[in-house]
Amino acid sequence: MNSQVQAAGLTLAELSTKAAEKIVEHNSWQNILLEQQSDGVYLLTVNRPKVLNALNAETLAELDQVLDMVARATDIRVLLITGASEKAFVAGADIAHMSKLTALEGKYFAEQGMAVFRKLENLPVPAIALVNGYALGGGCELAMSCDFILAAENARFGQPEVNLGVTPGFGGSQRLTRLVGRGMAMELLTTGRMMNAEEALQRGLANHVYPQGELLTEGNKLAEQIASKSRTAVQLTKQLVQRGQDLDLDNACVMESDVFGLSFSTADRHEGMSAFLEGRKPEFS
Ligand code: DAK
Repeated sequence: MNSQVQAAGLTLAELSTKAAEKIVEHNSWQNILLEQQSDGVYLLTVNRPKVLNALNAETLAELDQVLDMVARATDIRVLLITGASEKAFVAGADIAHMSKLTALEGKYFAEQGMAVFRKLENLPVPAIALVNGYALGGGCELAMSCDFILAAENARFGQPEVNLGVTPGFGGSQRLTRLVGRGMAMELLTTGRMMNAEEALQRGLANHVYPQGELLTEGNKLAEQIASKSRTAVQLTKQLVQRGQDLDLDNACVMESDVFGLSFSTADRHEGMSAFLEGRKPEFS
């Protein structure tokens, strides 16, 4: 049995269906909260408000465990991710923790963060970042590893690693470049300047900006819309977008045809098309 599953006192069988409730009940994490918002919608909160939710090795390890469990829980359809406090999403990797690392330990720390963020990117269900304040360094990298970002008006995005004499270590140089383009990424990465929510919206980093008090409500509304669709179709769509973006267009289109064909074998395809033809709402399995 996977040791991460054991850590929460669950067996794999228990994690197959109705698993989310069990994960929430069993959760014993120090720095991560997982709460149900509505049917299929769960909220993960990075919870170290005293240090603006900075990511140390322990928090990354807990995040890794939670993501493993979310990936297996068939009753989770959308994951919202935010930070505790009104001031910060995540203000970066924990500088106090990093200041004590040797070069080799630094490499391991970067590999740990890199693996966790890749796991988030490859999570079967959509993950939406609700950025409620500072999203700096590892925090910006965490947000960019989600499928998309919703920002509060007080959100501040940046990769200030140059101020600390290091480079981004959790994929920031690569993801920022893919999201905002090479020139703007270079400007942000080499000056360390912060972008406000409006600029992040203009540059395509955030999908929407909301007043801070409305961010969670709006995030939930969007998540509920996604959760009401065919889970299989949503998951396959995520795979197409995630995998296709690194392929050339010809191969990406071949992949899309294959997955489109695969989606025709599902019960949800029959239900979705029948419901349309019968003029009723679909009831997806
Ligand atoms: N780490 C640890 N503590 C942090 C922190 C962080 N990233 N950010 C804030 N804090 C702590 C502060 O030290 C302070 O603690 P106390 O003094 O109260 O004990 C508390 O949170 C409140 O922060 P401030 O008092 O500073 O609050 P302000 O409103 O005045 O300022 C701020 C907010 C976000 C502008 C400021 O806190 C700030 O500049 N924070 C640091 C932001 C930052 O530089 N983030 C990027 C971190 S670098 C790699 C692996 C990973 C990475 C790189 C390389 N390899 C291994 C190669 C990733 C790097 C990063 O993420």
